[in-house]
Amino acid sequence: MNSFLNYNCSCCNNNLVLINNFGKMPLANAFIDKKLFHKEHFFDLKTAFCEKCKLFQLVDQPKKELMFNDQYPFYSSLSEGMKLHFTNLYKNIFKNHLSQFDDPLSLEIGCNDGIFLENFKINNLRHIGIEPSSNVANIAKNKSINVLNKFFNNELTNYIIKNYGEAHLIYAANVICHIKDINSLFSSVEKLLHKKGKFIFEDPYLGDVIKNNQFDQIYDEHVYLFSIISIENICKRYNLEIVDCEKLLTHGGSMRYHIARTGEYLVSEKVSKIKDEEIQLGLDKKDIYLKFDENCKKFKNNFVNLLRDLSDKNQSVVGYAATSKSTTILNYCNISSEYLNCIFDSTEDKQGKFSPGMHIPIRSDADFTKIKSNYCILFAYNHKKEILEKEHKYSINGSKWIELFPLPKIIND
Ligand code: DWN
Ligand code: SAH
Repeated sequence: MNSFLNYNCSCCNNNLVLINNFGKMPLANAFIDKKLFHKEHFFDLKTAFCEKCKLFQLVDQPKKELMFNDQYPFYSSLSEGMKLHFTNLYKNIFKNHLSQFDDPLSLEIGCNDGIFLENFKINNLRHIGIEPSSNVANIAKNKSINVLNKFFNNELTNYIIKNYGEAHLIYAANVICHIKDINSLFSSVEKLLHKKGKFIFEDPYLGDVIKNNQFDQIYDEHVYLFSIISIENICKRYNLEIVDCEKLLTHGGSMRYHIARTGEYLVSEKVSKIKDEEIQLGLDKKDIYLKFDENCKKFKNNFVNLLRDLSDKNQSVVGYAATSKSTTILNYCNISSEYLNCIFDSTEDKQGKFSPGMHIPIRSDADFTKIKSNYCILFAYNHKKEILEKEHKYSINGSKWIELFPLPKIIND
């Protein structure tokens, strides 16, 4: 049942239209010890669409301190592919933007373990990383990166302006979509940005999520999935504009937004081109989201049938990469260890624990090929190339990978 909600848009306060109800959900990254099962935190994972500002959002997000603290188990630098992504981006931003300034200041919101900022450190460029999760912030600090172990907010903005001055670059990857108070965020950015500064950020792209049915991008941390249309609406309020945008392949399909003060830079034709594509797709109207909800239900049905069928045939199934995204899939589809033996993952903090909610054991990726299994679900489809190259031996003996989207399917069957 889709209907208007008694909830208002976090951006423009308009009444929201309910889209998905994924049911009770644990925190996506709350990998848990057996002795703590009884204390597990759950919330209602629902999404909604704002017909006024066109923002796709969670109806409710758990408190930020519950998600980002001293035990945040996502370490950006565990992916070689992403390290390369950020080094290339650094070179590009330096050449095309920062090199025009004397002694530019760059600020990264949500720098995690320093995967992007280490390029600034190596090249002796002034930089500040803002990172509330102290375990990952400490890794960045140990690389001699300048990190403030705080949430980005208005108070911190005043502190930065006072102590460092305005920023020529404000950058964020996979972070802006995590911050509920989007108005406060944009107002802080507007305050901090140098007259000719750029605010560049990238996040999973709503257009890709809808087209490929990647509903697993919806979890506690991702309070928004953005489009050019919704970002443009927010920018207008702060006298900012999107001057360029780039579609990216990272995280299963992302968009990078280049934002500046209105009138300071030429606007690339790409912006209106992609906005037109969004209107063609229907991202500005609720109907496509209601269709998306039907597709999520179809996914659930197909996934459960596939796993039931494999279990009936006594085939063993494991998973690869205990991603945040996998928490939504497993809990929504109610997949327990009856159907999925374990998930292999390279993060030491997750190994030996159990997946949030469904309590699938997490094992070290070093054991992956030591333990015989017939099928493996590739949860980190965004790292497909890196993982399939690393684990090329898996299919040699006839074991098969299962891909998830748009609908679950066995590869090479
Ligand atoms: O937005 C976010 C993105 C940037 O990262 C955060 N909210 C949380 C996180 O999302 P995720 O967990 O879905 O990210 P990934 O990068 O799809 O998955 C990372 C997981 O995959 C880690 O647990 C490590 C694991 N992994 C692995 O086991 N072997 C990853 C690679 C590349 C590998 O080779
Ligand atoms: N930028 C990295 C990490 C993304 S994960 C990458 O793309 O790989 C999201 C990160 O944002 C986490 O490290 C989390 O601690 C941080 N974060 C969450 N809310 C934040 C906020 N309000 N201010 C700054 N960082 C935040």
